[in-house]
Order: sequence, then structure tokens, then C-alpha cells
Amino acid sequence: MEQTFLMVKPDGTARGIVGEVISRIEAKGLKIVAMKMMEIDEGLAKRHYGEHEGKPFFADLVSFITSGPVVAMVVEGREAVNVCRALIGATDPKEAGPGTIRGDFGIDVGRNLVHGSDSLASAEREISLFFTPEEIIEYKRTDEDWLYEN
Ligand code: IDP
Ligand code: MG
Repeated sequence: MEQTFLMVKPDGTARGIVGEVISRIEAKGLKIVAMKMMEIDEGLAKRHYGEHEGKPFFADLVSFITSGPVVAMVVEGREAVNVCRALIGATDPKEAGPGTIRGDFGIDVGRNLVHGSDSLASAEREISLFFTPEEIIEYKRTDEDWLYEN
């Protein structure tokens, strides 16, 4: 099983789509093993988005992600990193397919509602930025035996 980091960004909380995001994760069969609403400070924003430092949109990205509450989650499941990225859709919501979160709810790239780790290495790094090991909870979903063949 993989764990990935998923976050509803300030536009998503402000627009009231937290429940929609959670519903889609649960409906897919992925398991939420940690979750909290929080405000991101500038230091955490810069660490989280460190790979984008120096790009023209970096300052806007940091000010946007610190502008309101986010809902941070650790999501677990088989190939959870790729499965979550597929649920989220392309970075630019204009290009994200219908049926994806960004495709269904967004238009501008700087207001694309959700973040999802892009690799297992990013997932590990991002999870450790936002959660302590004690905040990640192990439990069984009753449908796990039917979600997975083996
Ligand atoms: P991702 O969120 O799909 O992984 P990244 O390339 O990692 O996309 O970019 C991080 C975030 O930075 C995006 O989700 C988006 O909000 C913002 N971003 C990316 N590219 C641009 C851009 O060209 N203009 C403005 N914002 C951008
Ligand atoms: Mg990214």
C-alpha cells in the first residue's frame, strides 16, 4: 500500500468543496488515514513548494496557499499516488478532464483547488512536513476485501 499527501487548498475550503473531495476519495476506495484543517505559514508554504522556488508564479503561490484554511490529508491505498493524481486531474483546470476534481470545479491554474503528491518520494516528504507519525491512524475499511483482488 502507498500513502500520499492530499490537500484541499484555500479556494476549495472557501468554495465549500471539502466534502466533495472527501467523497470522491472515499468512493474510489482510498482510505483517509490522517486529516486536519489548518492554516499554512510562510515557512511551511516555502518548504512544501520548494521545487518551484525561482519560478515566476512562486510568490503568488505562497501568498495564495497561506491565505486561508486548507484541509490536509494522508490517503492510503494501492498505487495511491497515481490514483489520487488521476482523481485530481491536470494542473491547469482548463485542461483537466471532466470527472476530475479540477476538471469539474476549476478554471484558472492558480486556483486549482487541490494538491496531490506527484511521486512516492514527494509523498513521503510532504507527509512528514504536515503530519507526525502519531497523527497517522491505522484501521481497516470493511470493503477492503472487495476492493483488492489480493
Ligand atoms: P501540481 O499541483 O499539479 O503538482 P505543480 O507543477 O507542482 O502542479 O505546481 C504547483 C502549483 O503551482 C499548481 O497546483 C498551481 O496551483 C501552481 N502553478 C503551477 N504552474 C503555474 C503557472 O504557470 N501559473 C500559476 N500557477 C501555477
Ligand atoms: Mg506538484
